Amino acid sequence: MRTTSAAPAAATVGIVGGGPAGLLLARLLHRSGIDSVVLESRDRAYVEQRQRAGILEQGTADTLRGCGAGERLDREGLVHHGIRLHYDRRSHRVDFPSLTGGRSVLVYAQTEVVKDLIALQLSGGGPLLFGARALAVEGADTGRPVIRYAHRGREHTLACDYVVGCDGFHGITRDAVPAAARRTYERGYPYSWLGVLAEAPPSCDELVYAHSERGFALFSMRSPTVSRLYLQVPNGTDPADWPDDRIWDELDARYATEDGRQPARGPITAKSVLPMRSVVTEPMRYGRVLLAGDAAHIVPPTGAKGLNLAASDVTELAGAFAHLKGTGSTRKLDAWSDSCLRRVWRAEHFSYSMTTALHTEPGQSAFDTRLQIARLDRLAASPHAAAELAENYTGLP
Ligand code: RFL
Ligand code: PHB
Repeated sequence: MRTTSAAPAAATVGIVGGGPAGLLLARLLHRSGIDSVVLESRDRAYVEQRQRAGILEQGTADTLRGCGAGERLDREGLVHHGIRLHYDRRSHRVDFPSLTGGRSVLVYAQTEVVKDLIALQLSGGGPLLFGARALAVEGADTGRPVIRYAHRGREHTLACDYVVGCDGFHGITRDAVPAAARRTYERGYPYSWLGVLAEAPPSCDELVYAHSERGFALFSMRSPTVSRLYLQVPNGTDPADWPDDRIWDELDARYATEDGRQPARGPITAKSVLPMRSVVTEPMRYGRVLLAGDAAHIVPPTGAKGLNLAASDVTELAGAFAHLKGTGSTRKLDAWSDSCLRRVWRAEHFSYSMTTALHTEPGQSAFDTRLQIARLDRLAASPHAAAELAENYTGLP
């Protein structure tokens, strides 16, 4: 196994952030014979245990398979052919294959994707340094940008042909782009999600997105014995105000069906509150610095797009670097930001639509609630309306 103790000083591609975007990019570059260094500020255990996404589009799963990270995903991932929309004490199933020409999604947690990619990188890839915090990226508009980073109590520099910021929403790479050269579009939401992990079998064999006047609830899963559940809560909620019984009672109330079925209960092993926001930074490239994944854009999690967008960004970017290496042409690299942003804005719109269709705003009028029900009724009644959801959810080409 390659050690991670050395502090490298040069790389063709310097990658800031060892989340899914950074790790996948490093694997894809390695496959094309392009060297890279990944700098990750946290330790390995933290990165591997951070609870986040659960849904992989087919395209994302195919990319993971293509870079050698498909074995466990194919063994343990759960193929889902649809989701349930639950509203007005009714349940409607959206069938993906019949609406999309055969597409489906895979339930395989981001924690597992990250574990698989880290294991591959450490056993046969370029350097991946944990506890390596990038302090600044300098010289974006020069021919040789530099990452200044701290590792094991000392400061180092990494000189690169290109730097890719895969350092998420709170990263520092974005600051390498002068404020005058970038524009950020942003929208907040007046609610957050309380996410919990429970040792309880999922209440349904598919994900249930539940609209309720009490607020939205999502019933997801990690395995046949572990549920991943979300409740809409007010911004600023403290998870300590939600003891386990309160969570289960609220899930029951939001899941109320005519047949009186209720989710199975079990020990809750993790609880956290996450804010919801929509953000896009344009352009995604400035000189020799590029921003990918959450570093460039955030979607509210209702549409399950964040991880998949990050994977699409770096898949296309790795292709552009391979094209540069093979032909000497920057044509694909030059087109990358615009090409990604078209996909990003589509996903922003889908995530926003799913979010506003299913959540109840504080003080929402009865009129607005009836409009939401009318919108959900339309999805239930019209294959055209349902196909729009199914195509976006399973991933547009
Ligand atoms: P990440 O995962 O935030 O990784 C960024 C990494 O950069 C590191 N870092 C630094 N490293 C070095 N120096 C610095 N100065 C650094 N600053 C930061 C961080 O430690 C971290 O390791 O971004 P990336 O790779 O772009 O991946 C994006 C995804 O994580 C994110 O979009 C998804 O999790 C969003 N999301 C979902 N996406 C889906 O596609 N499907 C889902 O079902 C889904 N569910 C979710 C979600 C996100 C959630 N949360 C918590 C926001 C459910 C939730 C609850
Ligand atoms: C999850 O399982 O964590 C999950 C699934 C679907 C979403 C968001 C999160 O829309």
